[in-house]
Amino acid sequence: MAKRFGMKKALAGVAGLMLALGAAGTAEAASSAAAAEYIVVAVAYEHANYGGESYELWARPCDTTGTQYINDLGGWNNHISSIDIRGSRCVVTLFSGTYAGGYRKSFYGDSSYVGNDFNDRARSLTFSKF
Ligand SMILES: [Ca+2]
Repeated sequence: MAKRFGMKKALAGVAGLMLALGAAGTAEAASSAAAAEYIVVAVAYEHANYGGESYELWARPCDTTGTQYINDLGGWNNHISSIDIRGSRCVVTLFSGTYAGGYRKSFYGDSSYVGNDFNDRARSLTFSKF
């Protein structure tokens, strides 16, 4: 089985993600019960060029779901430096504040660097269809 989380902080982040998306139970229960619905929409990385620790972002497919929120990246606040977008027709928007607050920046494809303006600044994010 592939390594799913880079570190314990990431597990807390995923629990938060499942909570934010309204799934019941623990991340373990959600991953088995909702395996058919949830996919890895994107992978966030600690460093530029997809380096360092990684954080899989599980959500429903962007092309069949409305905007989905991770309102607080928890242990991954102020960490994200690059993003690999896996979902189809998926735009990932990073926010400098929790609950989609503050400054925002959208990514429509893999980004080896989120830019000086957003490096280590994201505290929440959304997935939407484009
Ligand atoms: Ca970083």
